[in-house]
Amino acid sequence: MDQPPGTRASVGHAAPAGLDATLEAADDLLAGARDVLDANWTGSYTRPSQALYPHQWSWDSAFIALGRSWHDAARARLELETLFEAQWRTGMLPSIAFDPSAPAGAYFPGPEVWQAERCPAAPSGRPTSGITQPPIHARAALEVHRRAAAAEQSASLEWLARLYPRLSAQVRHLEMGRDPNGCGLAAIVHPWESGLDDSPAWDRDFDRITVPPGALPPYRRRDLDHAAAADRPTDADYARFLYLLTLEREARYEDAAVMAGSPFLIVDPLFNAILLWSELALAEIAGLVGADPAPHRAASHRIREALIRELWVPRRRRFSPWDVRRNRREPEDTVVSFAPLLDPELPPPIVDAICRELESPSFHPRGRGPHYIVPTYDERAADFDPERYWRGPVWLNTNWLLWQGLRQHGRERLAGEVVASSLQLVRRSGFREYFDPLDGSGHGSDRFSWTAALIIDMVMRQRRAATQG
Ligand code: 9WN
Repeated sequence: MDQPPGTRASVGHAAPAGLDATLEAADDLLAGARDVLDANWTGSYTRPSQALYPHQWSWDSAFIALGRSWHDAARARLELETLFEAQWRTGMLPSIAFDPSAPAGAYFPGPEVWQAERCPAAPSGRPTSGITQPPIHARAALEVHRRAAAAEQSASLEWLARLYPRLSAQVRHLEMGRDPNGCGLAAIVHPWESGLDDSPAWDRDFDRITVPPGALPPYRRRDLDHAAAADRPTDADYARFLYLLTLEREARYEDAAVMAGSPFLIVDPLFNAILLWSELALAEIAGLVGADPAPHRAASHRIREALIRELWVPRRRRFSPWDVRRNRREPEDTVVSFAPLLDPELPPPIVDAICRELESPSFHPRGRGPHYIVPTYDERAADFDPERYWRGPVWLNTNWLLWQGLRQHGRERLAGEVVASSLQLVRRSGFREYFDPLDGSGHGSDRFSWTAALIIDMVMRQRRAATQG
C-alpha cells in the first residue's frame, strides 16, 4: 500500500501544511495507544474494549493486528491466528469468537443465544456468532508481513503461508455463498455483518422489519451497562437485530436458506470494496507463498465491474447500497459510498466525484469553522445524529479506510486532513470508540482497541511517507 516516490500519490496534491510537525509530536500518542492495546491483550488476542466488548471481534482483530505490527509482530500474528481458529468449515469467518473465560452474560447476545452449534460447519473448539463481518483480514495479514523485521522474515513467511488457505476460503465463501443472484457481489444478511450496524444506509429496509409479538423471549441489553443510551442503538433497532438473529438461527446459518428467508438482504459498497481490496492483497500473498495469484486478480476484476455496474448510480454520482429484496438503491448519503476508493483502478471520473462529495458541506463543512472529519453520515440530513453509533460520528476505522483509498489515488491533501483530524480527536478526547464531528467529544467505549491501533498505523506510515517522499 505504501506508495514509492514518483508514483501518483507522491505527485498528487501535497499534504496539508503543519502535518509533519503534528506527526513528529505524536510520540506520546503512540505510547498511549500501545498501552491501550497491552491493557486489552488477553494472551492470545485483543478485546475491542474491556467492558463493552469482552470477546474477540473479527474486523477489530484485523485492524488491531495492523497497528500492533509496528511494535509487536509476534502478537500481531497470534491475533489473526487465534481468530482464524474460529473459522467455519464453509470458510465463513464469524463476527464474534466468544471467550469462554469471560464472565457469563458479559455480552448480550452471547453464545447461548447464537447457538452456532446448530450448523454442522461451526467449529467445535470455540463458540462463535453465526454471521460474518467485512473481510479486511487478507489486507491486514499482508501488512503485518510487510512490517516483519529482517530477522523475522522466514517465521513471518511461514505464518503467511499457513494463513493463506484460510484467507482464500474466507473470500471464496463470500463470493460463492453470498452472491444473491449471480451479480458478482456479496450480500449481507444482518446489519451487524456490515460493521456499521446502525448506519442510516439501510434504514429504509431495516425499519420495515416488524418484530412479531412474542418472537423474542425477555432479555436485558448489556451494552447499556457500559455506554450511554444516547450513544447506542434504540431499543426498537436492538429488537430488530435480535429478531434477524433468530431467523438466521432457525435457518441453521445455512447461507442459501438464510438468504432465501432474510427480510434484510443488502449489497453494501463498503463490504464489497473491502472484498476487492483483500483479493488484491491475496494476489500479492499468493506470489509470496508460491501459490497462483491469477484467480485473485480475476476475482478483483469481477468485483470491480460489478461494483460499478450494480452500485454506481450515475444520476446521484454516488455508490449506493442495493436493497435486494425491493431491488432499489438506497439514497442516503453515508460513508459507505466512499469506500470504493480502496480500488486502485477505480476510474478517475468516479474518484473525482467521490472526492467532491467528501469535500462538500455534507462531510467537510469548511465554512462553518472548527469541525472534525469524516462524519459517517451527511451532516445536513434531517436525522444526522453526531453522537449515536454509526449515525453521524467519526470512527477511526472508516477514517483509516478512506485515508488509504485517498492515498492510493494521489489525494494527499485530503488524506493528510483525515489524519490530522483523527489525531486531533484522540488528543482532545482519548482513544474513544467514536467522536462527535461537531465538537470532538468522545462517545461509546473508552480505551477502544482499533482507535489505538489505527492511530499507530496512521502516524507510522505518514512519517515514513514523509521521509521517503
Ligand atoms: C455488534 C466491536 C464491534 C465492532 C462493530 C461495532 C460494534 C457490536 C455491538 O462493536 O458492534 O457486533 O455490540 O454493537 O458496530 O463494527 O466490530 O468493536
